[in-house]
Amino acid sequence: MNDFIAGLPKCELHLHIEGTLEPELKFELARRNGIALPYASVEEMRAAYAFDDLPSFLGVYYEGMGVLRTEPDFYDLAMAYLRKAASQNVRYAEIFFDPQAHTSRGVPFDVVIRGLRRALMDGHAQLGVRAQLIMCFLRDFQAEYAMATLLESLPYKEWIVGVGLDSDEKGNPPVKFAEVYARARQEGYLLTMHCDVDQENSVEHIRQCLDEIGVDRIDHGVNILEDPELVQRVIDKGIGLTCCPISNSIVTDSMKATGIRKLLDLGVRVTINSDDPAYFPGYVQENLQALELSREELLQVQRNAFEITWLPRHVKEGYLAELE
Ligand code: ES4
Ligand code: ZN
Repeated sequence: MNDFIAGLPKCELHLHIEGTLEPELKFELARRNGIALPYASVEEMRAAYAFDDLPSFLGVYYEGMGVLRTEPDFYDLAMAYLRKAASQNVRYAEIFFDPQAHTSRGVPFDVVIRGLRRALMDGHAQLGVRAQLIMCFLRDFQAEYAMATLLESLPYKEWIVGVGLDSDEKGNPPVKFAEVYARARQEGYLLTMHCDVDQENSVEHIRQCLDEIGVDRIDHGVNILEDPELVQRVIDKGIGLTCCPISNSIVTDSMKATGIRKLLDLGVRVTINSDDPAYFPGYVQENLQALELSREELLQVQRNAFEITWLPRHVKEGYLAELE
């Protein structure tokens, strides 16, 4: 079955580029930038990844990205991911980045996006992996800062396909960003948001995404199962969910495997993705293996994935044809 998965043309729709920063590259960037790390070795660093919920993970994640300072740092980060993606037969990726995690510590927006963009161009030309960027706002910061970031992104609009919302969900509901999302829509961005598994008010957050924000898809969103009426609405609208089993198994105490399979059986456009693979061990291949799905289910997951991509119809259809 692992070979079957390896052979499938794959798609990655829920991946935080800062969450692909492996310890080896972290050490290299720290050395390059003259930054002292509080770990003596890669092993010691990995041993410190002892989080068991979302806030404890986020602490390590934001601290880790402090080594990213220059345009080549962001280029190297994204190129390393695209090499890994190519090795797993990932044909297309939609990649989240967190500009505020960098601008808030003095790294200019254009440094971040230029490095990432250059890697995406080279990755396509050299590795054959196509990719687009999704800009995430940090939900634990003020909505005004998200709006300022949205405005700052406008000169680079052609390089960004959509916007997302991530970071600590507790006390930071979707409606906090209603105005920012309305403006993002006006500017032509597509819309997604995290509704992380088993967070406080998860179902209410999913409802807000659908009713008050009008999202095009939802990241995670597995708790939708608790409300059959909402499930029916995402089926009717064809809204996709980008699920991440290994990430779920770390920030909660289960893979949500039964929930993900149930949603798939019900006809929801469920997809399987890797979230932060340097921290939740496993890229898309390992996440697809983790659920022990049948061949037919695996094919359906990949069909769903290409179907809900934010690609022009004819490009999407080329990938879908490869799956048949
Ligand atoms: C994230 Cl797992 C998760 N949840 C929320 N925000 C995030 N940013 C990166 N990974
Ligand atoms: Zn995520």
